[in-house]
Amino acid sequence: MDLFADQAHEAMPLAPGACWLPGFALPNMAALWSCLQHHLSIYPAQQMMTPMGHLMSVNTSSMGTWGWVSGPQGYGYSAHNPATQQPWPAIPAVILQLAANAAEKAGYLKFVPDSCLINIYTPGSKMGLHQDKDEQDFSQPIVSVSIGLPATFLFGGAQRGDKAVRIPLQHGDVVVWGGESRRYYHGVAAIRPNQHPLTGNLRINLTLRKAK
Ligand code: MD3
Ligand code: FE
Repeated sequence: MDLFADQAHEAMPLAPGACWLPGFALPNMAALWSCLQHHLSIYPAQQMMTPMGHLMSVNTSSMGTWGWVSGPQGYGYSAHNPATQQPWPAIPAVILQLAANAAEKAGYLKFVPDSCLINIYTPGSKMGLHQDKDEQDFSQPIVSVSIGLPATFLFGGAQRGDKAVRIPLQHGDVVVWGGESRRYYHGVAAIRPNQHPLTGNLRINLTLRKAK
């Protein structure tokens, strides 16, 4: 019997500057989920259009000074929700603290994100290989928190053609992406239909970034 199966274990280096913290957010999951349900009732997830005119299979909402948006003008950050022209709400303290603690554990001190992208996946939703390059300062890490259904995360290298490794991300896992890995290609394989006790048929990923 594995007495530690449901607990956080050690930090796992994935690439230069990237650190997987399995189960790191498990103690915060109930608080996170109640924050998110409240947030999504007021700022419903939207299906953004890529600049190429395709609907994304992942739905999104945002918190923080800068929300990530996509449309015919391109990808980028906006202080306003395109659906309502209203500013996004502040990132709740529980999320800011979790992000700072995870970043610190990975060696990045005083991480203060100004953007929290909420990606909502239903079975079949996926995200193709891409780089995150809409942010100003690439010396700042990105912290991601996985909630609900598991996902196979595809993690490549600095070139699109570099071989991607598959990382099984579970509910409560946190990954900190900094240093060289900050520019690496990454994506998410199609979510498999399943049920999670907290989120039902959803996978939610929080992506915390310093955008500006
Ligand atoms: C690796 N989201 O929104 S977050 C995205 O699970 C995005 O929803 C994924 O990629 C998701 O752009 C993954 C993890 C992530 C974020 C930024 C990275 C991984 C990264 C930057 C460099 C390398
Ligand atoms: Fe990304």
